[in-house]
Amino acid sequence: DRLVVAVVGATGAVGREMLSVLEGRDFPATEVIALASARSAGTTVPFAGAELKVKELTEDSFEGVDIALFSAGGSTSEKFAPIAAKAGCVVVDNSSAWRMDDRCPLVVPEVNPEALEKHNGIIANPNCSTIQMLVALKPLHDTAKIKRVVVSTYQAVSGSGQKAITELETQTRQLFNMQQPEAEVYPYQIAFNALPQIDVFMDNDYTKEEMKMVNETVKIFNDSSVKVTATCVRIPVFYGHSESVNIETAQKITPAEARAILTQAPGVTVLDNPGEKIYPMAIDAAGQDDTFVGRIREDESIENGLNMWIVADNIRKGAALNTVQIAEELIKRDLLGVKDTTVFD
Ligand code: A2P
Ligand code: 11C
Repeated sequence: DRLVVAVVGATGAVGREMLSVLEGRDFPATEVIALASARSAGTTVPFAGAELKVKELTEDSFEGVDIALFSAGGSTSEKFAPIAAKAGCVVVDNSSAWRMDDRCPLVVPEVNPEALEKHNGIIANPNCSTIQMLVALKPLHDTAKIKRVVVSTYQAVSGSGQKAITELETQTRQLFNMQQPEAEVYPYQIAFNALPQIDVFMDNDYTKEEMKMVNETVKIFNDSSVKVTATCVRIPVFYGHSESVNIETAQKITPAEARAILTQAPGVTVLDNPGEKIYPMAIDAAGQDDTFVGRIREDESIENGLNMWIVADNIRKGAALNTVQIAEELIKRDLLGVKDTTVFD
């Protein structure tokens, strides 16, 4: 059977990883099309041992395309995802443009795959920090009902794209050469620093990244009783977001029970042995598919509480892999095609 897949933003940090994940998982595509801006049309990106020629994204790009994986920024998704859906192409969008839109399911395949059943042609991939947190928290929520989450993140620069990866490299080199570091992507120096700002500030003095964690959790869990409060911090790590997560649950759950539940959970690897200094670290999660959980211990300041440390590769599970897993779930559930192409008119 014919199955044509387009990657929109194929030259970017996430787009390249999407191609690598499609290849690595033997995704059943009969053709893969690489799309990006006019700037990179005609260049190539590696795929399946060869080079794919990059084409310019235009309004005609989606004719005959079955699935489009988007990671080219919010404004590109806002404009082109409805055009793709109109052409009958199912979009899985990694930007924040459609996440909170009621017409669009927001999906983590290990958590709420059933939300795909009612899709209208545009499916949203959650924010990276939200995905890894919920992969780990879902099985605990199912068992003990989470009432409140307090999370602080330690996020890698790759979350801001290729330019930010280069900025951390360049600043590190500049500092070792006694030069003044130049900041362009971030408001301040990121090398040897920690920035308590990810994305822009909102009216309530939280950042947009922090509010994504709050709002996306409620939508994905389909449970407005879960309260989340977040502090998001950028640190000078290239790949892998780390999170300190505190949960308060309705029912008691011991650290040993949590470890046992998470050991069985899909997409989770428990790395938790303090005596052997075993816990998840960003450098080990980088390049891996699973979400790693460790430092599971009782919050002794409340009746029913746990603390844990959750780490995942933000470009893989946080973006490219989760997007491809959604596409795989669509195929498995026979949900390709767009039933009503007027939903986004
Ligand atoms: P290009 O390389 O042509 O600029 P990153 O998140 O790593 O910065 O990558 C962003 C991706 O989104 C790149 O592939 C980039 O392509 C693509 N992109 C950005 N703006 C547009 C646009 N207006 N149309 C199509 N692709 C875009
Ligand atoms: C970061 N979480 O690490 C961001 C990147 O909403 O898709 C992804 C932004 C988004 O900077």
